[in-house]
Amino acid sequence: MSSFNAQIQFAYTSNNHITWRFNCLFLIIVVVFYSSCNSKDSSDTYKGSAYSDEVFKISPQSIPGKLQCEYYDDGGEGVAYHDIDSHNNGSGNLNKGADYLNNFRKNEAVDISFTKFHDSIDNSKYNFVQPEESQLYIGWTAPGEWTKYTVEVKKPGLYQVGIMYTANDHGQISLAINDVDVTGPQDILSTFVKDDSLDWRQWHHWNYLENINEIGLQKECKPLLYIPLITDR
Ligand SMILES: [Ca+2]
Ligand SMILES: [Ca+2]
Repeated sequence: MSSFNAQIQFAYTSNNHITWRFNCLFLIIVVVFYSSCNSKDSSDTYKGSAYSDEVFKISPQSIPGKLQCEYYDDGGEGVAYHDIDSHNNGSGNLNKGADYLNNFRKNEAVDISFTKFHDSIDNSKYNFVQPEESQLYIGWTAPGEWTKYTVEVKKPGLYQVGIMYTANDHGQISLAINDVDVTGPQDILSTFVKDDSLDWRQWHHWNYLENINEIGLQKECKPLLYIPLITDR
């Protein structure tokens, strides 16, 4: 069985809505069909590396499988991620407890929170899909921000990408491989619910889109393939 590593990149857009808030919990990446490697060419200039810590040890994340958004690569600003401000709005700020969840990557600029089931924050009746409790996610996204992920691709092939997210308005993301957009803008449907009178909870209505698009991972077989997963711009 062949396998190789890849970097996937997320970036975000407001789709011209400055207040678009998109929270990324995870992607489900499933194979549509496997194929054989048809190239051994791959440039490796990427300086980031797969994230791991004392709790998260299954690194790198693998495809097919679930890609957790908060486990973006180590490497820092401009390498593994770009964020519009230098602080973490979630970990260590909104979330002030002493445990792992409240302090997760708190010294990095990517803004991270976790699903909370008290006071009907992330388990309200307005969810489209119920998330699990205490799941870390990336929030406070802004146009131009991105995160990269080194993943292990178990086999080259065509993969379907699903996403667990919230979005208080319609927006778009796109997928790219080796910094080349391969899908164009893909709609992320709003999870706004007018019956919910709490403004802040409009970005806590979780939804799952089963297939935002497909990505082919068959062209590069050498380790450290670079695969951005980005938004429109
Ligand atoms: Ca930030
Ligand atoms: Ca941010």
